[in-house]
Amino acid sequence: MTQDELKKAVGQAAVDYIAPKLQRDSIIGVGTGSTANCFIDALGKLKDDFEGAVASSDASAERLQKLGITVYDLNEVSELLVYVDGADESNAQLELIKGGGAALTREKIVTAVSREFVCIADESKWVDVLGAFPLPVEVIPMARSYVARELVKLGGDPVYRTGVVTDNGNVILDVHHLEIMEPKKLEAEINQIAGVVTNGLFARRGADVLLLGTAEGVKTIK
Ligand code: ABF
Repeated sequence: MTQDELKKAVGQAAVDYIAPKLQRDSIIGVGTGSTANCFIDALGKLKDDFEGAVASSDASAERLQKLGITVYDLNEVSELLVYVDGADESNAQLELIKGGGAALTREKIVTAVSREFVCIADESKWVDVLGAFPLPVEVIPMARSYVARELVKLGGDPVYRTGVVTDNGNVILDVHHLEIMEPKKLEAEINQIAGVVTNGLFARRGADVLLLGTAEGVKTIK
């Protein structure tokens, strides 16, 4: 199976996973990226079975609306039944690196409001130790150099993602060469640096379920 076929398979698997939980008044969280797009495309068939969605990016909101799914502002909603999104890496504890698509802050907020976080990924994202994928950190523009120096002190090698401005008007530093042995600790440490908005470690609140697309089929990991 190609990587695209694996992404389609996990997108469909996520729809099958949430279908029995949906009620007519349910609002669900929907993520960003090529794997999340496969989920959105498969979700169209269920559009009359739930109330609507909150999206973690403008791009996903538009894709949902094209299918006739109502998109809500998160401030109109007190709880999301479930959040379905991709990741850049996952370890066996379902601690994740996210943010390759620069939507990490909204993704972390939508995660926080969701009862259950269902991560969908093809097997290329499965790792023993997080950090081969450069860790994205969203930063207030005026703090960029200061935050970069602090990230060097934590053992990383931050690179400014040129030409990218987040949906929130901030910039991204991608931190290379980290071997993240204690993801929860590093997540908290980076968040303490003045000027950091969010970092792409989803460890303190990781995924509750991972639907992993493999050559042998979709594995459900809890
Ligand atoms: C989002 O999309 C991100 O947090 C992650 O960076 C990215 C994964 O994209 P793809 O599914 O295209 O690999 O879920």
